Amino acid sequence: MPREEMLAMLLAGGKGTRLGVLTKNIAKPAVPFGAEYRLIDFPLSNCTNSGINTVGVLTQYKPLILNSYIGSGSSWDLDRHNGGVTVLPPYVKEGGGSWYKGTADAIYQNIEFIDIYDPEYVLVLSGDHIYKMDYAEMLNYHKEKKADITIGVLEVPWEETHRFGIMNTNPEQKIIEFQEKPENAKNNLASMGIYIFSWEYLKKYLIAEAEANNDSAGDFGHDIIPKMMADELSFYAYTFKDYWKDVGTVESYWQAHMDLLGENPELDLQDRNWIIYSVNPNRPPQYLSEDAVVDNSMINKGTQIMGTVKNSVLFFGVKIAKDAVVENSVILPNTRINVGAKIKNSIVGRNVIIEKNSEIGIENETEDLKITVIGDDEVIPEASKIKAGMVVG
Ligand code: ADQ
Ligand code: ADP
Repeated sequence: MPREEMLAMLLAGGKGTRLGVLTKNIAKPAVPFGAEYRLIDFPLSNCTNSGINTVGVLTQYKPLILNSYIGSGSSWDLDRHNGGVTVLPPYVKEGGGSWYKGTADAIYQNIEFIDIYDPEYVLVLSGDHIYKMDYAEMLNYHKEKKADITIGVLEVPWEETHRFGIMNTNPEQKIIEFQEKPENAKNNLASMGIYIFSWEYLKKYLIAEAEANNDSAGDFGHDIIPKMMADELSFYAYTFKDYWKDVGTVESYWQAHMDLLGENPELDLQDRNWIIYSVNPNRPPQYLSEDAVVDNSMINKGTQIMGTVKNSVLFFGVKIAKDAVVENSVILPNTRINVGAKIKNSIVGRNVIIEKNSEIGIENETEDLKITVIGDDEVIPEASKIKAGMVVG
């Protein structure tokens, strides 16, 4: 095998509990996003566009759809004789083998895979972030700073700091303090969960953590990063200035869809310099009837619209019947909204049927924005009223 300068390990095995009914049947990285894609298309496309040839995808929870979706990797131009994309589920080894306890343990259990390519650097990525990023620039920065570890960082709203690893840096961007998901953060500079490690160091710490045989979950944020910090390894922050969203919650998943809309959207999918690739099955063209009203929306092929769609994102195979109104919502593949139904501020799962004259997310007891969620395969009976903020499924 030719030696790789940097290979990527993409963590795709988390349960995605906070996305609730949306991850009941599928792993979070396989959740549909942006009318056309699945979440994992973003990091995989970023790898291709950054010139990374070898990507290991660590799967565990509900891996079936994810495995078949990734296939040979040809959709992202990652089908290679050497390297390419390899799906890495936990497997039985000599002397045991177990589930991936945590993110770092998942990498630990695949040390042999990484060693085949003998890389100088390992890039660790998450499967559930929406962004366009050139990892080659981050690697240049890592080398310039002569860092042992570089973490991708950006400022997040103060009220969200408890969801992230939070750090303090000195004026040279050296990280001097790191706290995983602090209750009372002193700063709002957050880890994007994107790390470049010099493989020699990472390997040493992964083995030490496993051999310590404590109750550690083997997690980067909780276990490995704090230990490396305590040992005063050289940590640098690489500030990312563009659009980035961790879509781990229902609200952030909905918001990231709204960020796709408008003539100058916050996240531009039309960018020909940074194409986001996805698996493209053959689908019929979309049909809009003479009654159709479509306003500021993104709609994929195979949709049929006879009603009104405003500020919404529709995946393929969605049908909106006459006099139905869909507003500020995300409608996942193959869902049918029947005559006269009204839907607002909602996420409607795959293969759902909303029967005639139902109201979803229309009635709201407060002024606050509350997202309503309908899980996959649900049938909502005629004239039902599902209040704003409810979850069905
Ligand atoms: P979280 O996003 O909460 O925080 P985590 O739940 O560990 O981190 O998930 C990271 C990624 O690893 C996800 O893509 C998930 O699917 C995957 N994953 C989780 N457990 C796994 C396992 N056992 N095997 C394989 N894959 C697994 C992290 C960092 C924070 C940082 C945020 C940014 O810990 O410091 O701020 O990411 O989103
Ligand atoms: P899952 O996420 O369980 O695979 P999906 O609803 O995303 O289910 O679709 C299942 C498969 O069927 C996908 O490969 C999808 O591309 C294909 N598919 C679904 N609807 C259509 C359609 N209207 N035309 C062509 N292919 C479709």
